[in-house]
Amino acid sequence: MAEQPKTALITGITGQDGSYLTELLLAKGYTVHGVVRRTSNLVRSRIEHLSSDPQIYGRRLFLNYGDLTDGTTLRRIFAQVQPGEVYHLAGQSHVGLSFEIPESTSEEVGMATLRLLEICRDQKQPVKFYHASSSEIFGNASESPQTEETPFRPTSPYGCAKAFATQLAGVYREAYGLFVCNGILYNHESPRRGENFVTRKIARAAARIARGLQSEVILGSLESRRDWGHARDYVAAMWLMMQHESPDDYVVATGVTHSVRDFVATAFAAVDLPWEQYVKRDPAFDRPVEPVRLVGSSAKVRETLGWQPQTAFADLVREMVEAELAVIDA
Ligand code: NDP
Ligand code: GDR
Repeated sequence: MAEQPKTALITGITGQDGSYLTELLLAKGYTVHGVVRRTSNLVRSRIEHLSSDPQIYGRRLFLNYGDLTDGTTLRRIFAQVQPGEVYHLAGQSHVGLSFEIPESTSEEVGMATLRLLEICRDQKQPVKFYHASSSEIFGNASESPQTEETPFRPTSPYGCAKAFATQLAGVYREAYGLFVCNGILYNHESPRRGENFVTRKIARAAARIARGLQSEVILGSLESRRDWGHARDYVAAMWLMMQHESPDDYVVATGVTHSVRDFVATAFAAVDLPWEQYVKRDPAFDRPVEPVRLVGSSAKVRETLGWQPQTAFADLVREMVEAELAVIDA
């Protein structure tokens, strides 16, 4: 007998990771449901190529209105969709902004995860749950590189909320025997990255300056270091976690750090421009506290699930700059 197609529910389907994960799951034959919130703008640019395709939308891809803060609607979506796998990716994802809007960030990142775990607990059919945890839980990390055993020492409201949600996910796995995974993902980027994250801001500026559309770019700390990978590679790790025989937590990282300055230099080199002439620094973009030494050890996900990153740093930067140039030149 043919295997039943799997049904996945994705919160945050319109985001960077949601869009790549949707492509991956559709390619694997899944029926995919996404939760989308009501906004004044109907354009959902990252999934437009899928939601405007009549061969896909309404057949294997469905969008359901909902909001992380609206528990009754989320519960109804679960009842209608009956997902076998839930990928919880939604929430306010900007660390710097979480200092400006700590309460809504904590509500969306922390409490909403609790809300979804409670709904999972009440499902009659078995449901697997992926929680999008973050390297920000380690914050002022006590060791480097960080592993699944490294203590949580977050340095931002966002990091605190992710730490809360990560620990809750572990409690629900232990207490109720639910299939719950925490993907502790380090920074992952792509041409679909939000425009106010540093990598996209730099890639966009390099392309626009090269085409004479912008004269400079103003950044915060150039010395900050991050462990940057490609989003397409990282959504594959999410899926692998959910296929393993038992649920667990995994650090997903490249194990290599670069500074914001390295990113700038590589992006401007891709358009043959001397970055020093165009990059200005403004402490207004600095955060009250920055995490330190964030670099992940992905030994467990490599050994247990066979995952490894496919995209080198220089290739990621080049892809992002070329995508910006392509948009301008189209
Ligand atoms: P994005 O910011 O690109 O996407 C966030 C998504 O959440 C969007 O679809 C957004 O919808 C949705 N969303 C936000 N608030 C609500 C709400 N109240 N109700 C319903 N939906 C909401 O994030 P990424 O794709 O980059 O990241 C995915 C997840 O992984 C996030 O939880 C992030 O914190 C986490 N993470 C990301 C990392 C990274 O490097 N990218 C690393 C580690 C963790 P809308 O389109 O309407 O705004
Ligand atoms: P991060 O990503 O905080 O690591 O969170 P972001 O790209 O915002 O910052 C990375 C580093 O660059 C420095 N920086 C700037 N950052 C922004 N946004 N804008 C600037 O102009 C700028 N100049 C310098 C920052 O200070 C920081 O040190 C991302 C998000 O995707 C989170 O959701 C996720 O959990 C973590 O990665 C892992």
